Amino acid sequence: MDQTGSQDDRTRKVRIEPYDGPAGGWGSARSLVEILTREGVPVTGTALLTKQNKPGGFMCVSCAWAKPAKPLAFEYCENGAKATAWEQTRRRATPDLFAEHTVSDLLTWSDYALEEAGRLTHPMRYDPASDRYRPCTWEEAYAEIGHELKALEPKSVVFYASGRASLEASYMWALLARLYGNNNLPDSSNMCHEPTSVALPQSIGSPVGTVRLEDFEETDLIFFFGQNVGSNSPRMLHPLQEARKRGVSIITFNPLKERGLERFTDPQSPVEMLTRSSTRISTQYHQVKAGGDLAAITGMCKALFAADRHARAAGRPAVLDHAFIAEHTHGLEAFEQFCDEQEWPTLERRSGLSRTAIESAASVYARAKKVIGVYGMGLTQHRRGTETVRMLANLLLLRGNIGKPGAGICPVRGHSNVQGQRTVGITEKPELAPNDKLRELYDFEPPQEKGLNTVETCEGVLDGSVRAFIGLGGNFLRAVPDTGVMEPAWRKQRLTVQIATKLNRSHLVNGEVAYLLPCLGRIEIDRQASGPQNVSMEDSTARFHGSRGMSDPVSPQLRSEPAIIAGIAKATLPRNPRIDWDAWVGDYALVRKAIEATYPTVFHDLNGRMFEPGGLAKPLPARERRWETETGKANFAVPGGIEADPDLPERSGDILDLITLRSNDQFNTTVYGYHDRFRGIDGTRDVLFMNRADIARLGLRDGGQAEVETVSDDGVSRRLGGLRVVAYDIPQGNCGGYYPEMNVLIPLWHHDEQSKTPAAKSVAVKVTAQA
Ligand SMILES: Nc1nc2c(c(=O)[nH]1)N[C@H]1C(S)=C(S)[C@@H](COP(=O)(O)OP(=O)(O)OC[C@H]3O[C@@H](n4cnc5c(=O)[nH]c(N)nc54)[C@H](O)[C@@H]3O)O[C@H]1N2
Ligand SMILES: Nc1nc2c(c(=O)[nH]1)N[C@H]1C(S)=C(S)[C@@H](COP(=O)(O)OP(=O)(O)OC[C@H]3O[C@@H](n4cnc5c(=O)[nH]c(N)nc54)[C@H](O)[C@@H]3O)O[C@H]1N2
Ligand SMILES: [Mo]
Repeated sequence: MDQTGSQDDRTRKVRIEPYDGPAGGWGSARSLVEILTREGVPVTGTALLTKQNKPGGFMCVSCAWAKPAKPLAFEYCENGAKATAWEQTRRRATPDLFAEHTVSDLLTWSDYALEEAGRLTHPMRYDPASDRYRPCTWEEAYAEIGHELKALEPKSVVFYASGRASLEASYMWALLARLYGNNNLPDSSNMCHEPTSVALPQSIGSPVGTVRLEDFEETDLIFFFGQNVGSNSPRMLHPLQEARKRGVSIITFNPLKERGLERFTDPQSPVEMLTRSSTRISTQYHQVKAGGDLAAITGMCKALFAADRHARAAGRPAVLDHAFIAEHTHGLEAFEQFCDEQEWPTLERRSGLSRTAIESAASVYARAKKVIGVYGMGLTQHRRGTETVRMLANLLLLRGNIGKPGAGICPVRGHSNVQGQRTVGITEKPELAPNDKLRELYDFEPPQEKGLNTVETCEGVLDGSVRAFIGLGGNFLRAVPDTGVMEPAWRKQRLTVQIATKLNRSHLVNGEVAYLLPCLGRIEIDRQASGPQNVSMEDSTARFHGSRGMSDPVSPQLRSEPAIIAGIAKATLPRNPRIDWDAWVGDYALVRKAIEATYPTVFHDLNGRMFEPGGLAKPLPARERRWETETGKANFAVPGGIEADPDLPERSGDILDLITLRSNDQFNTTVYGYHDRFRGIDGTRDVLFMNRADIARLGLRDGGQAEVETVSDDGVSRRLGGLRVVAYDIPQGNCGGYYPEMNVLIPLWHHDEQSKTPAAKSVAVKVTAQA
């Protein structure tokens, strides 16, 4: 699979120089004005932004971070505002664009250029004869999709959801799939926090984090594992800055020195902006090797066990919380033995950190009373992602840091409603579906067979067992691994349907019958029979929020996601007297009532309380130290090993570990621009970050061209050339490049053992110089 960088890359001026400013600050203000101007959203018209993330306003379409009860005057960040501008752009991808360009032609465009064509305006059907999308009516689309789905074997159809759709749309989506006859409900979460959804139920009996916003006001230590707050959840910098001002320690583990984890200037503080002052964020910064966290946290636990035995033998207070452990946990002895057996030299080699560094983090932890463990993709996207998340839970359990104020585990979710989608039934696992309730409410037998997750969907497309893919948002074919292998196989499907706001590459690789259906975005007013509708979502801290559209739809042809789902459902399914799809579309409050009836212990008065400041709290039993696990306790876990990649434990010689990264100028596969300010990259995304010593050792040159090739023995050649080598502060043996460009290099089978999340943060590669 030979590929080169983005096509339109050659024409831009490339500038690469270290950035020494803080996160936030003037750089953020400048970057924002730039994008508002380009998308034709007048800076004076940014009144819209003042409604963002406010009770009664609309919830940001960017990240899932908590929305405070007392919001700031501007409760949005540089990247949230960019996401708003991106959706509210004046640009339109009308039928004229598709008349002018064949699909093959559009396939040569970059991700940036495709989305920059603007908002989709008309439903369209792909015409293979002319290789063009042609406008069609909604009725034609529903009728043909329904006809195709009725002819297909239910097991061969996949219903993908990217994490942006509301609770209402997601509930209807999951119900559609189950009524149709399968649990094939993969979700962007399968590429993201699935290790969390597998690890935390085993460890603490909760599929989600236990931390709420108020815990940041009480904590005295925050760990940050593999989460890039400055780019990916910038609003979280405010509570972090407040915490730092109170003297809270922040200990970061990240291979890269990420600016948001180093320094922050609050762009909303005139004083900080004028005096150019900034707050130092991390008090300790450990540049762990890719996949080295499992060893690093094991090392901390080992140090804590040793210190505890030592202290008790000397008659000093214990280091571990023995009362908590005795009352609330299970499996300590086996875990202690595992830690004792690990040798320091191995832990040092696997983590890339010295014993002294690991012990210094452990000693701050041993003194802290209330500790929060924050983490992101740096922990989850590994071969042992689930085991690493469990190891972080082990560390917190040792000192009773789950289920008390100011403490807890805090996975930072990605898409704005990805956590909520799971809450209302989007899951491929039948045991997690509310089947008894579905049976009772809708009088049908829900499918019992396990459905396909993201990796299994790709496997099914490759082996021909998946015949149709219906996508509720997202850019599946660009976000998955092995894009070079997947694209040709994808075309063998009978039916592909994409429900989307903007054009992307997944819309251009089509099955025999293909539709592109444009939908309203969350910021737009959604008018239905009973008037303008509200929708709801769940943030990373398990609070539900209402969201109200504020601007006029970009095209009269657009339909809402619930309306499109209902349209497909009515054309596909036999009539069910218990479900009135039209009534649901006419009034989303009825969908919320159905959600409450299906999940009576989770939702109480969602309709009445969804606009409550700070959001409606979902019950979190683990927060109250009620452990819904098989043992009835919180469980310590012993991993199967501590090497990052059991397939290839040693990355010796010329093999490097590739980390795929997001820039500050993208939202997943949506590329806003080519300026990764914090990393000093401007004008290109075709770069490879490398340690200077590796550059010299491998005969490369800073600024020179390189090709990356994946190390594997499956007979598939995976290469990406035309990359510019950038000398960077990254551990020796690691290199980094941007997602999704690098996805061609990730083998489909290179995924977390337990959750099947692609291991996008540690891919064994070789790098060679190109002329
Ligand atoms: N602006 C913007 N916001 C976003 C997104 C976006 O693309 N753009 N995406 C959204 C989504 S869907 C998600 S899931 C989140 C993602 O947000 P994050 O969880 O922050 O994900 P990444 O940016 O992929 O990588 C996180 C960090 O992990 C570090 N890292 C890599 N490998 C390792 C490792 O082995 N160990 C450790 N400790 N660290 C490592 C990287 O250097 C990087 O700083 O953000 C959401 N918010
Ligand atoms: N190598 C590598 N691969 C990765 C990752 C990585 O770190 N490294 N991260 C993974 C992660 S964490 C995730 S979450 C996935 C992301 O995978 P996806 O969620 O599938 O991808 P996105 O790029 O978020 O999808 C963007 C598209 O969504 C559509 N869209 C936007 N808003 C709406 C809306 O309101 N409704 C509808 N219907 N459509 C809308 C637009 O058409 C836009 O082009 O990628 C994963 N892939
Ligand atoms: Mo994500």
